[in-house]
Amino acid sequence: AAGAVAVLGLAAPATASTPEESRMTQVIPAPVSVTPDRHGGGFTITPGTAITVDRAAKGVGNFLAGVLRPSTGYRLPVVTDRRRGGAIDLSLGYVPARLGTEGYELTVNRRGVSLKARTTAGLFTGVQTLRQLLPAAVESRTRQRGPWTVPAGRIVDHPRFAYRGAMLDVARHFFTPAEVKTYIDQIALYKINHLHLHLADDQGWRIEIESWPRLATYGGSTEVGGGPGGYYTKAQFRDLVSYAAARNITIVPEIDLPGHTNAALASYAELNCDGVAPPLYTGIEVGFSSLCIDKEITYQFVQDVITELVELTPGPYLHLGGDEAHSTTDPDFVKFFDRVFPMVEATGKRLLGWHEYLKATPPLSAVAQYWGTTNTNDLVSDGAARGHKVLMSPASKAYLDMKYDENTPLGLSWAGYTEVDDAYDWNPGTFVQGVPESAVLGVEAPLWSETLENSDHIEFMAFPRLPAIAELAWSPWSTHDWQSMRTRLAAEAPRWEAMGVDFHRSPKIDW
Ligand code: TNX
Repeated sequence: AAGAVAVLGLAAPATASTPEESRMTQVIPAPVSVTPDRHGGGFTITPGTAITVDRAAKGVGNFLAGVLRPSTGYRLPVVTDRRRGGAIDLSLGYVPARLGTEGYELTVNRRGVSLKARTTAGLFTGVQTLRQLLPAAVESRTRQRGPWTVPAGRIVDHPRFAYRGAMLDVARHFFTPAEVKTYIDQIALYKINHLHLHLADDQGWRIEIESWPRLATYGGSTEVGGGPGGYYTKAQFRDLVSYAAARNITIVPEIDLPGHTNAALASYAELNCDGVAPPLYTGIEVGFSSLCIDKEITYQFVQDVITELVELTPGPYLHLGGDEAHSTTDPDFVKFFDRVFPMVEATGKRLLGWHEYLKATPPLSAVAQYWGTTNTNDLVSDGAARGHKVLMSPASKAYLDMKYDENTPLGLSWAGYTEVDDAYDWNPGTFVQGVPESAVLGVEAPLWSETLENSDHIEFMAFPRLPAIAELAWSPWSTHDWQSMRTRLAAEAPRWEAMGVDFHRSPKIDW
């Protein structure tokens, strides 16, 4: 913990610190500023503690109560009456403008906890910090022994990047709504605010489209390995969107075009140039499928899908893939997107796509998601020079589906092995030459699911790397320090155990 304190620019304590004091410096992602108050005494949550809130913050208050009640066994009423003493107070009071919409100020003394932010999003991120200031057992869903003491001091915090993302590939293997919600719960703790769902690929179409019903009922009927697959009904998808929104997470839906489309081509023969539907695909090759660029029905299909997807999506982004279109010629790729980009523009949604889609001419508001492994990429640096924002997901650093080492039972290795220190060891603001920090919208950690079948598999690949990527996306570069990070990750282990997260015990960390 002494290391963490030094990294945060504070004097290292002269004597060994108490567990409460060290928790103050163990937060992931590292906050902008942490000021422990070694003489102030912490706040202990008791059976009489209330959560007091501004009316607009009731939702965040209820979220916090939902975390604390099962483990403490306390009532923890969420009330707007501030006359009660001994409280955790969430207020939308005045805080400096530089904290932005997601920043917060957290002050803890003997009398209580005060969390202030400009928006409920800021209160939500502050609540995630507060969770980490409590003993790990607070995350348990059954009653545990206290005391539930929050260390005294003050944290002032705001994010480095606006977009902090995780991606889940629900196409190669289908994950149920319950499994997706479990992942949402886990990533929210690290202040991730976007979940990109890869909803369609060669192996499966996972979202109900009423005007093309066979996409889901047939195209979604299997998955890699030949299992039963599945898809989200519109009602289930809307429920996921609102579950995520209650956790400060925007769902970013992706339909990958014009390649990665075998599930659609198998569902509707008329989408194929030769009018013959290929069989469903359950392998893990990429690059063999393409929509038929010269058929008019292709554009009717894309228009219908976009219309229905936009209708399901309150968030600002629509992701149209564009990667690995090895069976589409470059002129066809450009021709295709020349017709499709205006369809998205007409909806008012902001386009996202894998960086190859810069081969075509998306509007300048379009974001390019960089998934390469190199530090130079002309498409991306030229795009940034023209004014495109870039979302950083370099495969050799941010791909959570890469094996940790040669013995990892799950995952792939085409971008190399990626241990947690590799995942942490890069700067999104300088990684690609010619893409300055000002051109970086944020960072996203994709999890492709060719080899992953259930929540245990997701957790094993995402933890501990996802928190490492989340820190790159949230924390100021001045806090970046592997020695501090490995101490803090080690301290998260009991929390993951309490949450039931099946994490990888990386040999890089002294657990
Ligand atoms: C490349 S990255 C892909 C995916 C695979 C992934 C496996 C990208 C945009 N395309 O189709 O699932 O590698 O790591």
